[in-house]
Amino acid sequence: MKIDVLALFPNMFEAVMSQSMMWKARDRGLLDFHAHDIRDYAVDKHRTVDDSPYGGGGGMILKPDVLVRAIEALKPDDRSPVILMSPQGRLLTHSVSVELSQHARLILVCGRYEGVDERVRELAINDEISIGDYVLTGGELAAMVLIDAVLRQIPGVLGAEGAQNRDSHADGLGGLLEGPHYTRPAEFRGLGVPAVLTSGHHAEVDRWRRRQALKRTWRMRPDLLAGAELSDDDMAFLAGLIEEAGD
Ligand code: 4FD
Repeated sequence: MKIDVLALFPNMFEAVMSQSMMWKARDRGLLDFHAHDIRDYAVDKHRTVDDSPYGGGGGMILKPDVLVRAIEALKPDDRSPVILMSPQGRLLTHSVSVELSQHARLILVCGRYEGVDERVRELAINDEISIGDYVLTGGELAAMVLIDAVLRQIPGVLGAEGAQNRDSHADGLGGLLEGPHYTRPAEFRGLGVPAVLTSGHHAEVDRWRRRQALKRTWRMRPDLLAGAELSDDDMAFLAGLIEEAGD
C-alpha cells in the first residue's frame, strides 16, 4: 500500500512511522509511506497557508489554493481515497479500517486551525474520517491512528503473530471485547491468576475466556452486544448476568 500524507507538521510522523510494525511493513515492501509539507505548496514570500474566515469570527482557515495544489501534486487517480481527517468525518471503526486496507493507495489530508475552506472538500476530497468525537489541534495524530489501524489489517504486516483476528473489535470474538490476560509471575502484589488458566484444560480455558469477554462487553460496552455474534450458550450466560445484576 502506498500512503501519502499532507501535513503542516510532517515531522510528527517520524517517530510513529519508524516504530516496529511500520518499519516491518516498509521493510517487507508492504508499505510505501511519504509525509509531505503543505507549506511547500504556498506561493507567496511568507509561504502563507492560512487566512481569516469570510463572515468574521475567530480562528484561521487553510487556504484552498495551497491545499488543492498540494493534493493535485500527488496525482490521485479517481479510484483511491483522498481522505480529510476531521471531527466531522465518518467514525473510524474496525470495518472502516478493513475497507481502507483493500486500497492500493491512500492520500490523507491533515488540517489545522479551525478547518479547511469548504471548496477543498468539493474539489479534491472524496472521504472524510474522524477517529472519535473530540477535537485535536491538527489532523496528524488522527492520521497516524488511522494508518496503524489500517496497516494491521494487511496480511503479512503483523507477521507470524497473526493476532489481528482475535483482537477486540475484530471478527475473532464476533464483535466482543477481549477478556483479561495474565502472564508470569503467578502471584503479583498479592494478586493471583485465575486457576482455570493454569489447569491445562483447554476447553475450560476457552469457555472461561468467552464468558469473560461477554461479561466485560456487557459491563463496558453494552452497545456492542447488539452487533455481536452470540450463540445460544452466550445468550443464556448473558441472561444469567442480567438476572444477577437485577437483584
Ligand atoms: N476526531 C479529528 C481530526 C482532526 C482534528 C481539523 C477540520 C479540524 C479531530 C479539519 C477541523 C481538521 C478527529 C484538525 N480534530 N483537528 O479525527
